[in-house]
Amino acid sequence: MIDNLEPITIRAIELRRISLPLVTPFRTSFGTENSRDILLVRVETDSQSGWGECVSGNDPLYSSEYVEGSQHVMVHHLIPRLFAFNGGHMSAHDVAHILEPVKDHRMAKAALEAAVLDAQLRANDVSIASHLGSVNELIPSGVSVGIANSIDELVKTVGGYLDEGYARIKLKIEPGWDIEPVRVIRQTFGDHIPLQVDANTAYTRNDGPLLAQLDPFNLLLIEQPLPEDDVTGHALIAKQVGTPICLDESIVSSLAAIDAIERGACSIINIKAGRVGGYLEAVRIHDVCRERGIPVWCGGMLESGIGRAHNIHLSTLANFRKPGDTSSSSRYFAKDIVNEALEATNGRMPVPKGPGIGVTLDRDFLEKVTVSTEVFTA
Ligand code: NPQ
Ligand code: MG
Repeated sequence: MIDNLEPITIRAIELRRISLPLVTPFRTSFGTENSRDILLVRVETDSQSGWGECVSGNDPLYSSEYVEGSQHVMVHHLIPRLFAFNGGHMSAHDVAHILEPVKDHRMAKAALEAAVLDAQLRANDVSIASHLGSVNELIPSGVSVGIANSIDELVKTVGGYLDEGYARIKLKIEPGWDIEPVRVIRQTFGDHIPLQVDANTAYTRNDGPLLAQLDPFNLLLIEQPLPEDDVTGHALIAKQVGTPICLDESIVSSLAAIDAIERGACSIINIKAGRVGGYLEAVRIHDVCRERGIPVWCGGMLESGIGRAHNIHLSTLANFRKPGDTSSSSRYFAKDIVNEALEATNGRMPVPKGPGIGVTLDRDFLEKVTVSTEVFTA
């Protein structure tokens, strides 16, 4: 992807915290979420506003980042660097480089880059999908299903999502909630439904034989069974298990992706722009995976319409060859902050048309769910 865009000048950056209740609690191996406390970024130029969404959670349970920390590092380290660069005059393609001296804090960096890219593409009247090199108009939409209170409840929930037409089902697993739920879902809904599992790091290197008990169920993949830093452990597990191993938490950069692939730790990769420090790094991972024959899919972090629209645009690239976690907004929220409906039909999600992310904010509802706002200027 070449940077053929007119740069923009950032006049102001707004950080807005919103609180959106989830329609149903979402339980993973690391915890239960009842609502999303989301940090939105608005980058203002003379003519446009661009929006980004920081995907860090309330607590540092999925990764070390959490929303208060993300906001702190933006305020004290990242935003000052953006304003100090060339009078705030830049391309989105400069952002990662400008922020590179600050280590990690990838979700914070990604949100800023996303907002700059949205502002710049709105100013250039180009959609993010077409700027990135989109090849698809509709993206297959999968759904992530939390750990349930009972097998009966899980069957009802999965049945509902299948009725809605989702292109694949992902079950969250943890020790004690793995073989049996998968067995019952296969028995109830048949061998043909696309099914996969996500452990969010809940297993150990000794669990190869246990995870191999999932082999008869013909799953698409097992996502992130071991801790983030145990790439070699994943390679050991991959040798003992027939189901493809997919990495999520471990893939924090394109370098980490190359390393994991070369070490045989995974044969599929989940891409989240937030986890890897930005869109453009996400595209780089997409590209290194394509060059190595590794399919990718787009993960989800329970985003509002801003982050969800960003994910949809990213998912239009050619090597996104598996359904992602970009479900309908209504799977998570009773009402979203964007005017355009981000809803899948027949398991396909339309790409919002128009410049940038192609969605507009429902200003009244946005104000209603806003918890705090702060604005920074050069
Ligand atoms: C995953 N997402 O793929 C993540 C995990 C996840 C849709 O399964 C707040 C912040 C809540 C981060 C819930 C899905 C979260 C979160 C789930 C991440 O591993
Ligand atoms: Mg995951």
